[in-house]
Amino acid sequence: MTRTTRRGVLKVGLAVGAGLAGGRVIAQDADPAITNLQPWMQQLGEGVDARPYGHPSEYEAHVVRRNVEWLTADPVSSVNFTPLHELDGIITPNGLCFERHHSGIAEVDPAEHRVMINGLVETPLVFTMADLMRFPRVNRVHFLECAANSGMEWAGAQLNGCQFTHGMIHNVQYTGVPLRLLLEEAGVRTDGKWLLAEGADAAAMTRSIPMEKALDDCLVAFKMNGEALRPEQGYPVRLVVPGWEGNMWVKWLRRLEVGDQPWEHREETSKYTDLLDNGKARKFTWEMDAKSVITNPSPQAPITHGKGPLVITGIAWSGRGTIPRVDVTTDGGMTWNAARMSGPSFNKSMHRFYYEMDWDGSPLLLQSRAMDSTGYVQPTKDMLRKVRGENSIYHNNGIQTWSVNENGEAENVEIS
Ligand SMILES: Nc1nc2c(c(=O)[nH]1)N[C@H]1C(S)=C(S)[C@@H](COP(=O)(O)O)O[C@H]1N2
Ligand SMILES: [Mo]
Repeated sequence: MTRTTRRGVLKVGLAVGAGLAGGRVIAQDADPAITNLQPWMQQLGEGVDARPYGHPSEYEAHVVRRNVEWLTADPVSSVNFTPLHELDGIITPNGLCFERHHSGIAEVDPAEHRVMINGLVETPLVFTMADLMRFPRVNRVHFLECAANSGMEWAGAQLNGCQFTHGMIHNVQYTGVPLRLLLEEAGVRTDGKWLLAEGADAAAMTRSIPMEKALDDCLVAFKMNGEALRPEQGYPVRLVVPGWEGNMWVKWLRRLEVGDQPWEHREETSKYTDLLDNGKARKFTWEMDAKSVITNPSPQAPITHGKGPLVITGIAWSGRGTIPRVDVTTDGGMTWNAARMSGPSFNKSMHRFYYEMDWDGSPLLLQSRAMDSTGYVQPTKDMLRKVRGENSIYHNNGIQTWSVNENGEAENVEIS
């Protein structure tokens, strides 16, 4: 074989111009990366027990959660962000799931942990972790998005990178017991219409959840992506509230109280509500609206290869179902193109899209627009502000724009 090209692959349905795609002709002046005897070829590597719990390559050390220091006064009540621009597919690796704590990470000893059900039930119950393991369990992939994700972008373009504008999201396969089974075991009384979930952290975070949702698809989860929950994500047990704002997914879950009305606690009154222009606030806006973002290229992930074949990719999700379609524009919304969805399409889960093009080196205005399985289409930021005003922080699902210049550098801008 005299040349290595990707043409064969590209012919299979990707509309990219003729010529060499990503491969290179093998040159007369040999590439030292081919001809040099590399250090890793000259010695034996570490043996099997050198890394009893594996870590990424040292060359991936930049792929980490990051925070924005000026956002919060103290890291114990703060947030960091998933490095979306470094990931592909739909699953967020456990060590990269963004963290949001109100009182830091609770380091819970599972042997000393209990989950209690009390309130308007026939039989108040308490479960050890071992008790929970004796209920039938299920596996489901769901995104968790903090309602404050993209909150800094309401008034205009602010943070330079999709990690910071959209990184308060992760998408994980959970193993857990349907909450319905535990509530049935306790026997919810007919006046039991609401559920209060409480965490075992120092914040004792609490949220009211309507009983219909609790009995529908919530999980009491103890595994993420196959292994125990990480302490950051609520070890040993957290509530999974599919499609609903992240704040309700109580971590270090210790108590579930059944009541006849919502508790109106801090996180559902002064926080996680949307102040409108007329001075009234929207509350109980639990479902996360359909949203998407292009993760590559983006400000932290510029185009470094020059003109020619360019892979644009990103993620989309909806709290109301699946994402059958994402459109991508490269000219700021004058023309839209259907992106190619790839990977599993689960209910209330992240979806992955690609749009391959032949980049001529001219500036781009990149946007993506998600449509969910209910037919709802992601709005522009202008459309959102028209309805919700300028005061909002939470629930910003507006279309994001990246401006890419001739050098391939990308910047957070707003054009609509
Ligand atoms: N007990 C407890 N649960 C909690 C929180 C908390 O501070 N304490 N933060 C909530 C918020 S605001 C969000 S967005 C999610 C974040 O989950 P993560 O840390 O796994 O990303 O957890 C929620 N559950
Ligand atoms: Mo949150």
